[in-house]
Amino acid sequence: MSQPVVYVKSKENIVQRYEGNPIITKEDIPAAAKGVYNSGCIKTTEGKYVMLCRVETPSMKQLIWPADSDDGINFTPRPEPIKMPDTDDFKEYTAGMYYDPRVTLIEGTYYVVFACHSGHSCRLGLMESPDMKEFKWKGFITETDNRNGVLFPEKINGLYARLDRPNTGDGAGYMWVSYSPDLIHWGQSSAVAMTQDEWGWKKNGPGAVPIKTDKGWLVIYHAVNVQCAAQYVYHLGVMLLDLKDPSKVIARAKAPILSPVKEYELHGLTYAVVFTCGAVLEDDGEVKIYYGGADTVQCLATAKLDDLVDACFNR
Ligand code: BMA
Repeated sequence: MSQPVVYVKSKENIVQRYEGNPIITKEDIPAAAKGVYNSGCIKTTEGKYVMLCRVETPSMKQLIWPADSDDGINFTPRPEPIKMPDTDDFKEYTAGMYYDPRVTLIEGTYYVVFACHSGHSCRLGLMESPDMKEFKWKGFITETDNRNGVLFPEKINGLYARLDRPNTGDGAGYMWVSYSPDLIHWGQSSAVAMTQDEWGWKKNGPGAVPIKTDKGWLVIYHAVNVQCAAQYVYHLGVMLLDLKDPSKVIARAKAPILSPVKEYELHGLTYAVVFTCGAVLEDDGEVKIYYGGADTVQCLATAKLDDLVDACFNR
């Protein structure tokens, strides 16, 4: 390790797990399922919460299944998942594997970015919705070997902006930012945040939609450390990116804000995973962090926005 580990007492327990976790399980879905996890979530302009559940079927295909809530805690899945296009192109590049949806409201329209997995590896797809009821497929927005795409909630310097996590040659994987005039064609890409010595050794991927603060864009992300027997452990962390140039990291917490310790985070279809695809900032400064536990159940935790920002500065 090239840098000393920094211990940050003040960050302990800034994230509180919801005592009723998990908030959605496979039993809640009106279809056979192996798990519900890594779901995106947004509070609509009407003040309702819509979760886009990642549902894994018994044949290990994935569905994106909307669920509604008035309080952001108790969700009712709709009768059907989102209908995906029945085209050769969509089937070729998804093979029934589309997952980890992140939903962003930009200028009155909802956009959903999600991973599309096939024999061509993973790329990102885009849907749009006027109301979180009807969803329209827009197309693939990356070439292969990219994942964890999430759109910023506003244009930056006149362009749409996206964080994602391309695979790097050594398999480490870290966050990049790209820009687009139309959400379909992307470029001006640059690296944002590399892996780190303390705990985010591998796979540093953006999680929830970035939250705008006066200190910068707050990004809740995931990263992996590796235990013996090559066991990956997924944690959540926070960092702040420059408001005008999000390739610049302003501050980054040196310890995770959430690590898998609960039974429902440790044991499931995958061992030891907490993984977020959505967070909602409430008017009182509370952030609801929606996260998947052990690739099996959907969970909720809360934190104060100010504490998350403070955590980035390790104070
Ligand atoms: C990542 C993604 C996530 C998953 C995580 C842990 O690569 O596929 O959907 O939660 O691995 O298995």
